Amino acid sequence: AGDDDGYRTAYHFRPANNWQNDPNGPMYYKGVYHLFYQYNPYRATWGNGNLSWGHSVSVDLINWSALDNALDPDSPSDANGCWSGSATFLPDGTPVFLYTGIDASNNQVQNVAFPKNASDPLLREWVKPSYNPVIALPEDVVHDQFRDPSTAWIGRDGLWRVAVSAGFKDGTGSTLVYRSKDFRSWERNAEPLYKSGSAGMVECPDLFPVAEPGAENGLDYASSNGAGLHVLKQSVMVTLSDYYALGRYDDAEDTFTPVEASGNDCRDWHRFDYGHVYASKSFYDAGKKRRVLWSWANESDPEPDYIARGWAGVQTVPRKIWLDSQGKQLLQWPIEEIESLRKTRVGLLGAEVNAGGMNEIIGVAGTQADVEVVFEIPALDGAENLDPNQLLDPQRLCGEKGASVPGGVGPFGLLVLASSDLQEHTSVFFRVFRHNGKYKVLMCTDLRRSTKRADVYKPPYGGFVDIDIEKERSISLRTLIDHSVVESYGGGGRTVITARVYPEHAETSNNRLLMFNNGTGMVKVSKLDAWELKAADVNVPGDGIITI
Ligand code: DQQ
Repeated sequence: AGDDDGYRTAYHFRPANNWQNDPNGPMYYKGVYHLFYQYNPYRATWGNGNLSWGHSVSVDLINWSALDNALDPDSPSDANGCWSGSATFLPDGTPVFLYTGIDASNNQVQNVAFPKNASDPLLREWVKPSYNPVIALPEDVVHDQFRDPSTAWIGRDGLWRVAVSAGFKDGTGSTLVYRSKDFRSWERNAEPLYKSGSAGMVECPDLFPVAEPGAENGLDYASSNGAGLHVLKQSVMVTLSDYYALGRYDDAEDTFTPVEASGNDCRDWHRFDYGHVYASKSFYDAGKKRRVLWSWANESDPEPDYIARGWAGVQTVPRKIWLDSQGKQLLQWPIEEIESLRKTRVGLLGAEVNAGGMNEIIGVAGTQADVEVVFEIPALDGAENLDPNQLLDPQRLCGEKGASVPGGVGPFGLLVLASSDLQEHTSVFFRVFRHNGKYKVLMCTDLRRSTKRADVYKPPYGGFVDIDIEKERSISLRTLIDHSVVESYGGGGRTVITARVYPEHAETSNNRLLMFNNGTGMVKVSKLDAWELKAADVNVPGDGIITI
């Protein structure tokens, strides 16, 4: 443990060893941040039958101390696993978990757990009442498709609500709402919150209100009163991706209506991330009055390889999320606390990256880095034309128009985790197209050259950026690099792409960082800041528990 296998992250959240998947029950309590997570304490694979809730605490969401597991599969209603769930604060401020248990008959049921000692800010021990489960498997739901209770909320009628994923025996997937007076006996609402139709089983629902367009503060359920816009997020099993819609939540009927017409199939919704993340979950951080999102980024090299490394799965850097000024989509940005890890800085103002050129960013080791660059586009006339059908699949377009395919305006961006001979590199870039007399900006993270290893999943990822480039004439890119993670925020957090990468040269820790431009016109770097990042203390074995 603690050994550097070249891919071990230095500041992304992960347990010291073994397997982690979904973030569970994130919360801020008595000055302490808590993250629980799906954890197999025995090995680096998912491990049906023995999932626990790992538990870590932090005062800054960056440095973490590992505590004992909060939940282990040791009661009749979770004998075969403690699966995902969420935390809710009761009116007296006590947190409670709702989580899925795989019971002794292998049915999925919903359980509650309470802190043994709510005056302990670290919430070390959790107690499961003997009256669990609080929600039994319904007759019409498939026995292993009933899970992932959301954070509960109180309606204006004073009743609690919780959203739970359910796959019906007739083959349709849905998100059900249960109501309760006392958090103990729950009754199902006839109308589901969401029907997933052809998207099939959806998991890990998250429903939360957002403040007015452009306001960066978050909202708790308690302050929303059912007014304003809400976000519903679904994790879709068939695509292993998360999607969200902005919409109206009716707190009397407990229904959700997406604002956009394409609301029926959640695969047409927005993506938090066009890369390799799943099962995201947000929480309201009452300390800094913001909403923070966690997401799981699984390994994407073969299982025997990560079993040999002894660990699997990271969480993305916590992101602040809020509604953009036009009220059209969420913006995401790494929480400001990440900046406390910044050390060596390199800056540039007014450099130019010429057509076909590459500029190296020298002075920052590119293995643990935070790079922010603003590209200014002097001329748009060279932009390539975009066919309407190319609009449908940005990921495919990134595949056809990779970093080495010359374009008009772009591709321009960064080469990260590049080997000394540049044979291995991950490219993160933009390309501007002309479409219907307007412009469309594509953002890509292309992994096809990220490693020479043949057995790794290394696709091109891509999404469009909702930016009026004709008006703004510049676009920003922020990329966080952490050994095997490349997390990129385009256009100030409008489009985000997270990738797991496995360069063969990783052991050398010598990672070059460059800017490139493969368009026909010059792009100007109006601003560049690159920082080397310190390692955070993330569940370092033997490290002390935080004191507060
Ligand atoms: N994984 C959990 C489930 C959830 C799925 C089990 C999503 O509760 O539905 O580890 O990754």
